[in-house]
Amino acid sequence: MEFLTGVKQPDTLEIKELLAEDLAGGTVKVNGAIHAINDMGSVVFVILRKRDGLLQCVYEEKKANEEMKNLKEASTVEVEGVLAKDDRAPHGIELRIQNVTVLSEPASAMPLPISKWKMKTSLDAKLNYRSVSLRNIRERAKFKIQEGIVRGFRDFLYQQGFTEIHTPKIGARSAEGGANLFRLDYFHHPAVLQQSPQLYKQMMVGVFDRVFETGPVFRAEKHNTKRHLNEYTSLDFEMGYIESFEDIMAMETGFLQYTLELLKKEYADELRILNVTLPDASKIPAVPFAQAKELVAQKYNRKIRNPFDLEPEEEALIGRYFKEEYDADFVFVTHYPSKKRPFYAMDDPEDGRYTMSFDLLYHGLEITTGGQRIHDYVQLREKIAARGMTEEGLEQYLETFEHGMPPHGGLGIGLERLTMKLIGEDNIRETTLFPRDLSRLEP
Ligand code: AMO
Repeated sequence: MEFLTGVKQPDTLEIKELLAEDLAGGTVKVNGAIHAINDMGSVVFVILRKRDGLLQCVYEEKKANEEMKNLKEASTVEVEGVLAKDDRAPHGIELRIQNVTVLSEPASAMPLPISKWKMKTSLDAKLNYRSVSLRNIRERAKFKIQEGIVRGFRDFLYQQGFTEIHTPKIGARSAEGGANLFRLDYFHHPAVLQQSPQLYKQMMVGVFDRVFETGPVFRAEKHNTKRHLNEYTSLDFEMGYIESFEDIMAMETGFLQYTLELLKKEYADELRILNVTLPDASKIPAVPFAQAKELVAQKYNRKIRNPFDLEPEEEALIGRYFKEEYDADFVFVTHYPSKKRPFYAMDDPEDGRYTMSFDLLYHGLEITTGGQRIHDYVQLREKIAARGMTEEGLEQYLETFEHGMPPHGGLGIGLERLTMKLIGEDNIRETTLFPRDLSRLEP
């Protein structure tokens, strides 16, 4: 009988391993995709793309088994050769090829110049050939950074005693209100795709006290902008036994600090590839909504048209104001107007026109919404009634409160927006693997 006893140690090495031990002068085996072939006449450089970077291999006729003509860009290969130090090569090492085994060959020519440092290709072309364009080193690095953000979120919240949950994305009812719901037919019953895990994460506070989720959410927004997707990844958490919504902002500040450190330590290569300067989250200013509006109206000579809403341009100006006045990359805008917040938001006991909630702006773009929620059953039902909403579809949610809930609050962070701002892109599609927007349902 054959038994599987765990992960097999491969006989091929990754770049980190080639660097970690002093293997120079020895024979090693690696695998990878041929990213580029640069023919210099007497020698040919075969650049391998591996999961942790590029490896320069040197082909000299008569020293290697495979005829150069058999090697093509986009073939995947296994290469054996002598490892040598060379300061001019990426990572300071190169492999002098002795044996090449071709594992697979491409069936047609590469549609995009993926081996170029910057592809100089339109966003549309990059999205049309997504699985190919992402093989470009800079494109790939964006999503390693995105991985780092999610990893930071997870690691940090585990350390803070949160439980990771997974809630359904199809339901009878969603929480955020508005007209942006994808409706579907669920075995002849009307159903919706969830706009957020809001109702479920609150219900789970009654079970675990502190929960988080990273997952897809759906918004049937019909506008075509650089910061909206119809499906995006939401980083959500919800925590009980808070004293005020400031506890939520403090937790988010801690998450950002932790994640920026993680990126600095573990994603230095990608930060260098993308030429990213990380923002400062050591202290983040917090300003009430009404005051933020006043400040930018005064400084930039603007008229306040609607005191209960923030226009995108005002958001950008708030970002600019706090950069200029406090050198701040982030700013919390607090106490959003009640009529701009969903029913679950807790109103400010001192002024019911506002809520105990906040947005986090990063260089003038909203990347987070959060706040304290209503935890009292009677108060919650009163607010639902006052909004002219029906309790239909909210029965289970309300039951949670009927049986007791602690004071609590939480937030939702748009992953693609945060990634976009962090790496200095200006279109959210650049930091979405497979964007869903008004015109794009594929790939
Ligand atoms: P909200 O609807 O403000 O709040 O969403 C939270 C964050 O998600 C991001 N975001 C988007 N990203 C891309 N495309 C979109 N169409 C889009 N819409 C929103 C933004 C935003 O700040 N339940 C609350 C959160 C909470 O209070 O816990 C909610 O979903 O970065």
